[in-house]
Amino acid sequence: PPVTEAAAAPPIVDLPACPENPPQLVGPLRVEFSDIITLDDVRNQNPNLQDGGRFMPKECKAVQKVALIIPFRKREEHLKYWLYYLHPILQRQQLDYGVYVIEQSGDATFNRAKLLNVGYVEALKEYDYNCFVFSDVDLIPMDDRNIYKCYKEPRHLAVSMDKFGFRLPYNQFFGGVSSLSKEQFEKINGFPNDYWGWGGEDDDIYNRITFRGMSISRPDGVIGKCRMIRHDRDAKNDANPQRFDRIARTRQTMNTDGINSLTYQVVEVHKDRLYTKVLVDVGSPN
Ligand code: UDH
Ligand code: NGS
Repeated sequence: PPVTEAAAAPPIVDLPACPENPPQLVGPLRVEFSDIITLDDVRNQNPNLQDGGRFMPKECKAVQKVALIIPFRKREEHLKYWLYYLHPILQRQQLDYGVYVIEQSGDATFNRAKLLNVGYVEALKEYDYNCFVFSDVDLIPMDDRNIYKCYKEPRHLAVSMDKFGFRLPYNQFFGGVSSLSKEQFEKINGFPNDYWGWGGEDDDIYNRITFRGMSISRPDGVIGKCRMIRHDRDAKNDANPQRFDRIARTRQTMNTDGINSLTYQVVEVHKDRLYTKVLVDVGSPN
């Protein structure tokens, strides 16, 4: 008899769902920034990655599809350590994930939150992600039980940073590393596009979340420990003098400033084995 289409198709293997507690987790991790490593070392140590910094567990069906979004400009050294530490952790966490480095082109004032919005849109063009983890390039978790996925409420993941003596600097702090599901992100109209320079954009995001009736979830202070790579203030990222006025007006501005008003130009998309880099023109403050 003729071979039917169904018979010719590859067998459908129904993998079991990945467990709530991934079995390969080890708990507390040693994190130091003195090791001499190269990107080729990182590539060799992570043979199971697909181009663009993509991974999917082989043994089970991941519960979430996670896009990791990193705002970036001129931090190659930090990116190397981030990839070195995070790829093995994310694989042990059995996530179906992709790493997106969103690089601001040109020399205008840096705009972290707008870059994160761009990452959200660009990642969704590639894959049906349902969870977004937004991470500064200089923050490394010290415990792999801090799972980089989404939760019932928007999650703050960098709760216990070395530079703050492993404590929260203030209760509403939502900086460093956070995660929102696609639904949570849409509910707050994404992030503000109008915070140029350092500070306040994370507080605006916190406001958006609470104004939409959600709350912040966090891991405990032990699992949430992380290290920041020490650095000087970057050029073109001075403290934004408008930040206090802006965070006082989130309730009004969040409806019109966000994912519904985002404009930008992609300059270039580059695929490395360890990440997808999107070079983007986000404009400049007016
Ligand atoms: N970022 C870049 N390039 C820049 C600026 C920022 O990649 O030029 C990204 C990077 O992912 C960084 C994040 O944006 O982790 C947040 O910016 P930041 O690291 O400047 O913010 P942070 O609060 O430091 O970590 C503020 C300046 C600290 C000066 C301390 C002097 N001892
Ligand atoms: C607050 C900033 C936040 C910032 C946090 C920690 O004061 O954006 O400090 O900053 N809010 C305002 O300025 C309104 S840190 O010590 O990490 O540089 O994330």
